[in-house]
Amino acid sequence: MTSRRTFVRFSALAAAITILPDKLFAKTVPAIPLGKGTKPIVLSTWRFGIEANQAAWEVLKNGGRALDAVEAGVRVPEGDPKERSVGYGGRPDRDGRVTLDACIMDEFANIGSVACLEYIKHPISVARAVMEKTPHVMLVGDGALQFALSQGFQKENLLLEESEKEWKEWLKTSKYQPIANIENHDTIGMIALDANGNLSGACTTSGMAFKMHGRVGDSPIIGAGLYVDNEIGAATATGHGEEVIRTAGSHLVVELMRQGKSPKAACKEAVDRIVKLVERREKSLKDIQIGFIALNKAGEYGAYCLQSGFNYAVYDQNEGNRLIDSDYFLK
Ligand code: SD4
Repeated sequence: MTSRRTFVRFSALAAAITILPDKLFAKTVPAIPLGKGTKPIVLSTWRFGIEANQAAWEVLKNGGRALDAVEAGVRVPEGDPKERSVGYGGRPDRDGRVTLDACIMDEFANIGSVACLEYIKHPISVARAVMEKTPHVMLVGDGALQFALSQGFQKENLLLEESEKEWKEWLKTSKYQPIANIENHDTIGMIALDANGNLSGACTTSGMAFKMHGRVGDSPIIGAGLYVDNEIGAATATGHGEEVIRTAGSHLVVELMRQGKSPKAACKEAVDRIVKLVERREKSLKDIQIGFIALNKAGEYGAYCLQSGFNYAVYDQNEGNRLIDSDYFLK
């Protein structure tokens, strides 16, 4: 490891000689700071991440693959009718249709995604089937539904009573005004590092409540709602998808970790970037929420969000399964 003295000497040298061979830095500055990370480890967005992590941990603790863990994990809120922003029971769009978005990415950079998928309870498993059984990476709308049915997924009604009631209430004003942290922000994004040191991620949502029919957010877009680079780390996002897409948010977080930033610092810089672009467009920050969680190859993790109220769940063998409040920008 580079001692402080060596570092000071190098700094002086760097100041004196403006051009140094890249190799010199490559030897002295590791791409990923080796911290107190651990593996296996799984993290996921929001409070329902606790239950989701539990299912993922069943896979990870037995030496299973991160890919299987993240799929099993996010299927929990997807299948839960009480969770009103993911899968079954999710809030509909403004036409009363529940349309789901999901994507998945593994350690080989295999990817699969579905967007605006109706009638299928577990879009994440359809996304995985797209990844494994088609030459494509993304299917949308009717095509995604046809494919799901061809793979044996069951067609069922996803609009349950509570969500329908809320939608009918909403129709009275028909104003699309997402409220930060309350009705819309419960995408589950999950990222995991398995015992073999491999990373994968999954992200799934019913998207913003009362959106226009056909609207797709960041969650099924690789690079926006989710990104995994098995050499570096993984990141996933929740919140206003339009802002995350604008910055290719999750890819940005992974690239910032590649430059040596800690997971939290990388998430923070991505949020800072979003803040700048919101301000540049003279929009108000206070109605927007964005949250990123990130995990690096060493098993270190972190998160950052725009405003208070975002939390995430982490499960590892040292500290078990816990919910952590994310640090935030708007203090
Ligand atoms: C979207 N990012 O569709 C999703 C919404 C979300 O927690 O994250 N909800 O824009």
